Amino acid sequence: MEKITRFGVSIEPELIKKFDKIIKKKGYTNRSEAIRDIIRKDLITEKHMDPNSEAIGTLTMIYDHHTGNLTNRLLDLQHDHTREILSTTHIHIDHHNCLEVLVLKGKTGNIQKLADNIKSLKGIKHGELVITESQL
Ligand code: NI
Repeated sequence: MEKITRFGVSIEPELIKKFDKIIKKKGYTNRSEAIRDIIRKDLITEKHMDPNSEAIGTLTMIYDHHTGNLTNRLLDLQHDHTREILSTTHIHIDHHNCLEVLVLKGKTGNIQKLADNIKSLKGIKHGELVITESQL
């Protein structure tokens, strides 16, 4: 079993009151797991400040496939990044809108750049890149 380090935290009563309220709402049963998740999130953010770090993640986007030549541009971009794109899931939401999720792996800088290029295409209504980490 992994060893656990215990530590005390000094905190203003008002701050811990607000924290407890939030974590209860989110479903945490104790402060420890909530604090561990916050630390993990911070470590991921810190690691991926370095564009050369290795990353895995997803890009979720919504677009209207009727917009100009968006579909062609999107496909061209994806075919130029076959090393970074592990999989693509496309769902036709309604007559106009598509939901697409790309699973990405590679250098953080390359993934970020690809996501920025896709998000800035005309017709992409919403795009969100989530970078995560398995080594925590
Ligand atoms: Ni579609």
